[in-house]
Amino acid sequence: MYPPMRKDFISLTLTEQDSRNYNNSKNWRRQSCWRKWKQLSRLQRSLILFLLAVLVVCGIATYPSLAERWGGLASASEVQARNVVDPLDPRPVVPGIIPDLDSKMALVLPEPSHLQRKPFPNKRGPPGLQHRVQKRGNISESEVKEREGPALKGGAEEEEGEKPLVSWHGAMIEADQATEPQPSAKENEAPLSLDRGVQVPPAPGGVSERQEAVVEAFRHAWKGYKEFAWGHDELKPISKSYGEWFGLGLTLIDALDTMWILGLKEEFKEAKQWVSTELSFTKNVDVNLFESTIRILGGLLSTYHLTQDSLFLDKAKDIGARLMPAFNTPSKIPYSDVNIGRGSAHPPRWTSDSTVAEVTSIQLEFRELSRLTQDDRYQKAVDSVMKHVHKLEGKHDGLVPMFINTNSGQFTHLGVYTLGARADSYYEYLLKQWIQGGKKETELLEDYLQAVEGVKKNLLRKSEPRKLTFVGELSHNHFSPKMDHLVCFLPGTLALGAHNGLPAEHMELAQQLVETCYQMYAQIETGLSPEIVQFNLMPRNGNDVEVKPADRHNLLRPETVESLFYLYRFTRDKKYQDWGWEIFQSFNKYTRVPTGGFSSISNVRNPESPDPRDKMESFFLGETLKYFYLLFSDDFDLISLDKYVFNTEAHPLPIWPSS
Ligand code: DMJ
Repeated sequence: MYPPMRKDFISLTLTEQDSRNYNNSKNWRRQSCWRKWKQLSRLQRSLILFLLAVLVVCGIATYPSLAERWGGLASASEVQARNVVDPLDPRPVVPGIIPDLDSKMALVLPEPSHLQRKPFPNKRGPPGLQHRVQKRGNISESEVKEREGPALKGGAEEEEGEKPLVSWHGAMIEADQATEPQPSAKENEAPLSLDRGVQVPPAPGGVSERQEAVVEAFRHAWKGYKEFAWGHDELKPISKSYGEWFGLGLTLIDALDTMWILGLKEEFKEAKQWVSTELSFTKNVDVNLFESTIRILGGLLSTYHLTQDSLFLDKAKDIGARLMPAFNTPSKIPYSDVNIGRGSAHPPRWTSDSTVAEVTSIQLEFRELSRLTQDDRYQKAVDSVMKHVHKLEGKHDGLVPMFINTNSGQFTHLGVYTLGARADSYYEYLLKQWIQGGKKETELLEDYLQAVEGVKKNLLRKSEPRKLTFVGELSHNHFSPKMDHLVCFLPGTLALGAHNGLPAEHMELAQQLVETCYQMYAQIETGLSPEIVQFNLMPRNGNDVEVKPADRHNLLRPETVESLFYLYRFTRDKKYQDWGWEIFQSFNKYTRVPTGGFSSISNVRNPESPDPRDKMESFFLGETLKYFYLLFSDDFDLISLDKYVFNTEAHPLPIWPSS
């Protein structure tokens, strides 16, 4: 039986008679006013009209802001005419106006005329790249790691201290209550010298044609960013606008060391100028600890090392100190979110858990910050997380669950083990911290070696019919042949370990896995990998790789290119460069937006209509193009892997000199 229907509303129904009465009463009021006006003498009417005219004239003369407003309109149209996005003119933030559920932030509406100014040019390459913003139906699990908080974020580009900001979980935050005053931009400004620090190419034998193609692609991406998103977090290349996540110029910071490595001095100089004069962390905004550590702190530290310019170290110190409140938890396992202006931190609204990969993949950056500043509180905070996780129960043959509670310090949601989203970079940072610290921290090595054994025992299988070795997932003892593209960091990490003296069989496994990752591109119609694949285990089926409809997107991710780079460096087998070149061409063909920038796409299986999503992630410049450039280089000293260790956002940090 159905429960009786609740009536939570009042029904308002007008009968024909009611409606006639209602209309009649309006007419009656209008008629009675007119009658009264007619009853006045001519003199009385003239007097009233005269007084009204005087009032209108006085009102206009004494209302200066009206004139200003007209002036403002004029300058806005001048701005349009000059084809410039005014960064000081915050546009209305209208969450959900454009149906882009993938966005990490509320969408910032472009000036309508900005869109009209340049009509979309004729399509180039695959059809569909200039199409409307794709509506998203499903968000895959891999993306949830990166998106579940940010998906609710509001724009953060309001002027500091004046307007309330919207946290990336959607909470309104009061006016700025910054904890530390920033030195003025002028005080911070360093001379724009570009001739210090690590000098990059010309390499022996010069720069290859493929490297030049990468430089060209970078310039194309930068052109879009510069024209439509300068100083903002991410370019939206189709709508020729931008999106904000933290409101800290994420793409610009992520791209700094890439520009240095690619030898793009002019672009670097402009970006440095922005860092010097515009970048301020005195901002009342919630940021994700992990994302801001790997992209901002990592990017600034790496750029400091390459350039030896203290501007970047000063900025790194500033953001590093502002992120520290995240560690003020009962267990010392950090919260996911920090307000860098207020110095407060909190977990996501719906849980007190943090993601295991996030709390264990901030160590390279904070340890390096301690070394540079001689202030050990950063290293102590992140080392204690690793020590805690080292001892923790709940691992399965060295494999970690995906969540950890910030109150109890215990793993939660036990029983699911993956090398993909939420766990991936835990394994990467075990090895890389061990390398960074001069291979002395044996607990890190033990955990890494045990985890590799755990992968081999529990997660490795071969697909049919081509017998591709892949890494699946374990869910409560049930094996799933699902592999995130994110897992493709693993061949590179395994190869790096083998290069540093770990078992040679790690290198063999790396070679098998990187071939699988390449096939995740090669077997797909556009030559681009989907976000997640399902491997076929049945001998009768024809394809190794299958894709669920919800997983057909490509976000311009770097992991396969990253692994190809490591494998090429260590084996010098040219096939890795050739595979990378195929992938690079597919990116150019299906994700390049003619007016500038590259866009993630929704359907890698449809070359006729790949459906651009109107977003260029900052890691495309920070990681993907950087790894392409390094892969195509035959200068093995260019960011030598015996001197540098790359953080998980591709920012090279020095391996510490042995003491
Ligand atoms: C990057 O931000 C980092 O590589 C992170 O570890 C995983 N996700 C993206 C790239 O795919």
